[in-house]
Amino acid sequence: MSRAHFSESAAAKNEPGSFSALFAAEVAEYLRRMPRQLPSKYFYDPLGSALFEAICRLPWYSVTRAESALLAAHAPALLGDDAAPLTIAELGCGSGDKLATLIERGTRQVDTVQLIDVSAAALAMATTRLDHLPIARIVAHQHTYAEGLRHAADSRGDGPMLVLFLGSNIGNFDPPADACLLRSIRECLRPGDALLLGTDLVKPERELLLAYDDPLQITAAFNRNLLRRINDELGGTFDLDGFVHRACWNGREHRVEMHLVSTRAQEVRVAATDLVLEIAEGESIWTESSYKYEPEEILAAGAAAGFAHGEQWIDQVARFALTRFAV
Ligand code: AVI
Repeated sequence: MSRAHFSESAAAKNEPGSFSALFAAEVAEYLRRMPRQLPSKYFYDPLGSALFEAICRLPWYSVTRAESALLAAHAPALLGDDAAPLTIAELGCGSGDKLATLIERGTRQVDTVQLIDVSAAALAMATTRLDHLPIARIVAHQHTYAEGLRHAADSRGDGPMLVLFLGSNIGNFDPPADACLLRSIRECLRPGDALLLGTDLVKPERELLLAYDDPLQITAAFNRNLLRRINDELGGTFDLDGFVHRACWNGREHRVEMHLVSTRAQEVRVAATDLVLEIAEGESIWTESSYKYEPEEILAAGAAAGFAHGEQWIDQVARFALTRFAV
């Protein structure tokens, strides 16, 4: 019998109108806003995910390398020293590499892994990556973070659970959605459980701009791929050559913003939404915010969400923090 199990949402099952109807509705709603926007969660189709994997290998983007090194160096402490076998639930598991590193370098018995991701491809990749490890049960949930974690909590055993929310993915949530998400994670946990949160820290603007506007233009391709996806999946007429990638540091809000700036006045239609847009020369579509934090801000956010206390491991050169919040 297989030890891998799968649960999926209605949207993921491709039920009539589900995922693409939501995609179309959100694209229409966000493009009508002023300033125009697109939700960054739609970057991650198969091509977008491959481009993101490439970004993680860029010498100018240190998040993944710094976090993986911290996980490898401190795995036993990060997994906790309780003797009971552990359940690990990972929100946004991606390739499963970081989770595998943590389990391989740790000394704790992990009996169940719950993988939560909206991408079926990511869940399949992570399940394969974990295949050789001595884990009794792997459950894949094709859901959004909050929904997936509720499923994971419902099907957990009696032992403690560690939730991983890595890669500074929290940084792509604007306030107050970031605080709501932390609170909904906390509400799924019970005493003895913990959350391991990976966050990128504020660093010099020059470094941030190189990380989000790299000389190889991989991040630019990642950003413009969102327009290609809208063209292919929703019948959009975006001319990809008519938009340039721009990254800027908003020091007041502590976030890097990514935009697509129109190089000329142009009309864009999106068939699936009946949307007709007149976009002016120089007008931008804001596609992503990536918030950067100070270590004490992260501890305060955990306390506000109801966690008992937080312990931090910080890479001071790359400026990246792992915080383990106890319940
Ligand atoms: C997934 N997320 C945390 C990345 C970030 O750094 O905000 C996405 C990304 N955007 C551009 N480069 C990487």
